[in-house]
Amino acid sequence: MTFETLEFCIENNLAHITLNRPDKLNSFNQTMHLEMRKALSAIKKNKAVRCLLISARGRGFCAGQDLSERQFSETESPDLGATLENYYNPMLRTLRSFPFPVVCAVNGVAAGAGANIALACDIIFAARSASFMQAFCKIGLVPDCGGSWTLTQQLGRARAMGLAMLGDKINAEQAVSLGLIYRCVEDDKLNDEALSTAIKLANGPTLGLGLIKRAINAAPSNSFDQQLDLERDLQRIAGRTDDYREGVSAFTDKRKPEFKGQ
Ligand code: T3D
Repeated sequence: MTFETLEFCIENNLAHITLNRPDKLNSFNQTMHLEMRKALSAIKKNKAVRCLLISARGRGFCAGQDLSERQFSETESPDLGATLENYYNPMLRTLRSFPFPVVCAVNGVAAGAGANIALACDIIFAARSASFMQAFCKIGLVPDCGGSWTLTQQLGRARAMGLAMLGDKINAEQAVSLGLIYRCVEDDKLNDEALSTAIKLANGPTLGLGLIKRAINAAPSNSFDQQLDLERDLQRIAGRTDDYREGVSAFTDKRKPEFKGQ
């Protein structure tokens, strides 16, 4: 599959999407929306995929919506709700519901939708020089792509309000200490670190990892009791996978497990 605004490949159970409009800081124009939809749909259909890695070319990760595509007339404004409904929301729902890990490598500034797409991934690495910015308030908009949810869940109301209303940039180290991302790595190590983690996950116990994702994603809306019940149900499923058998047998034999994702 060849695209204009993305690089896309699936190799050895790992799908890799690279945002590729570096001159515009990988902001989402209409072509990129359509190509992202196609790439995610190809991943959904390919049952061999066991991990997705999202990275970006150039000095930025993604500056959100391409603002040059937003035209106004005297009497009419664009329907931004329609863009969310048709493009961003399906993208975010797909990333959250993939039954395998989604790894993200944030190489530079991640602003607006670009920040919140990154923050919706499961394992987020950022280069030391990367930054995150809820740029929406600077142009009179509201955090989208799940940002108002993610920030509130992960930071609490006070810090969510501050970042959303002031649009301050936070750097990668701050993002780690706030609990927004997993790890900050040196700029020249980012791609290797993210890729080796994605390869490790693509060779991991995929069904179990998918169940971990379900449990952790469900936790914020569950009571402790409901979460105990969910863990019981998910563990029942995990306990019936071949990978669990392999994990226990490798432990007993004192060897490295060979997970098949089954
Ligand atoms: O519209 C809808 O459908 C609703 C959905 C909305 C989702 C959203 O994401 S809304 C938020 C949109 N994004 C922004 O408001 C961020 C705009 N960009 C910036 O504030 C700054 O570019 C950054 C802080 C991200 C980076 O600043 P800096 O100084 O490092 O770079 P720069 O010089 O501003 O940008 C470099 C180039 O990228 C420049 O192009 P040029 O002049 O060299 O030809 C700039 O215009 C372009 N660029 C950056 N962001 C965007 C963009 N072009 C179009 N759209 C952008 N969002």
